[in-house]
Amino acid sequence: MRVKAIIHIDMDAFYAAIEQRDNPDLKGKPVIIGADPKNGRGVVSTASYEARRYGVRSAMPISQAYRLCPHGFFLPVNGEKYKKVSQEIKDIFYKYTPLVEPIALDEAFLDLGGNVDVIHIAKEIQNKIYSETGLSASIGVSYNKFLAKLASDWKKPRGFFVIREEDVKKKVWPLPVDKIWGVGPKTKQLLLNWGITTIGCLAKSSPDLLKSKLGQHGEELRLLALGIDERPVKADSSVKSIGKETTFLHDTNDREYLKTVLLTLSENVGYRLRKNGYLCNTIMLKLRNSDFNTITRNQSLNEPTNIDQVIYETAKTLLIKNWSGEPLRLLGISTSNLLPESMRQLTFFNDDRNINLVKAIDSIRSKHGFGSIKRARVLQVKPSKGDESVNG
Ligand code: TTP
Ligand code: MG
Repeated sequence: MRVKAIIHIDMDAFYAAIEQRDNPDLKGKPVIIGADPKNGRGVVSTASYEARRYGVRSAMPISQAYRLCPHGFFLPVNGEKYKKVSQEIKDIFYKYTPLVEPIALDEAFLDLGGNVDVIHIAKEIQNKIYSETGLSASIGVSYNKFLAKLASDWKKPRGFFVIREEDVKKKVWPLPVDKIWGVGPKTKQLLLNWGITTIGCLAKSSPDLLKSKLGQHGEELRLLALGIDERPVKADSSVKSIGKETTFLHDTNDREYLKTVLLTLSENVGYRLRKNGYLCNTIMLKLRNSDFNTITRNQSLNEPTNIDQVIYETAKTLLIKNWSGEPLRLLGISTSNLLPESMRQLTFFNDDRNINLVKAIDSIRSKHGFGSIKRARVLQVKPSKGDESVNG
């Protein structure tokens, strides 16, 4: 079984930390972001850790925050600024994996795949966030989402905590039940009524009892308590497809030439998939004839790929099946249903020979340019107007 490496990142006192960064006078001071206390209405969005010492919390009425900490620095929410910082942080995540699921401006899950030194990478991400934005993050490392989120909250701020499978009983079971994501005050009260106070109690509770009282939710909570959480990290990938098409200088029905163009397009798309760390699950062929009639045809793959030869063979089969033989004005390939290359271990894909060859070619191309190395067959392709596409 592949052990997943999932990390959860949550910025510390996010809005307040940004304001402290941007105004050194606020460093080390109680800073409260939210409604205007003079107005008396509205709530606290967040408070710096210095302000939390006075009992100030998110979602608390601002009037109460003012009573608790009258000498605090009260600032309004500057949403645009925080969104910009949030994007900067996301850009860092995407350097490590395309499988990033943001769940708030300051919070995201990352699936780093298997067979990686996850602790090393997670530390590097934490350091990079600090060096590039001047802000501190807490990171939780585990093998599923529930435990990774629990871990990031463990030692806030600047936390770094790992939960391994063998830690669940010792570290997680003693925690109160409401540490489980999804146990709100109501469910907590119900569980307490049945004497279920800790995550361990919940794990050992009768599945039938939980089901009868809480339905499917009861079963889900019990599984979480056992450290079982199969929810995948869902990529909020802005990149949904990578493609390349070419318009010929002269319309052509030269079958061999079209196949050669298809190979060039496949190499370009494969190279860009690999460079960006993706595999594709679907390949689309686009044909346009002299009358500008355009058709597109898709093929789903049995296993995801970023190998030129596989892309080429699939596109060629689509061409043979769907081309009437009429002269073409444009030929294009687009790949979609992208997933991170780190998921390769999840598939049965095992063609090391192919991957090693393309990686060797890639390293020459990234040093000397895409055109620096070509197959003999491709040398006959005449230059034409080509469009690369990366679509979200
Ligand atoms: P959180 O991550 O919950 O809080 P935080 O980052 O301020 O502090 P920490 O994670 O260290 O405990 O929320 C992120 C931001 O979302 C927070 O800075 C402000 C905003 N927010 C609100 O506007 N209202 C709220 O009720 C909460 C909880 C957060
Ligand atoms: Mg936070």
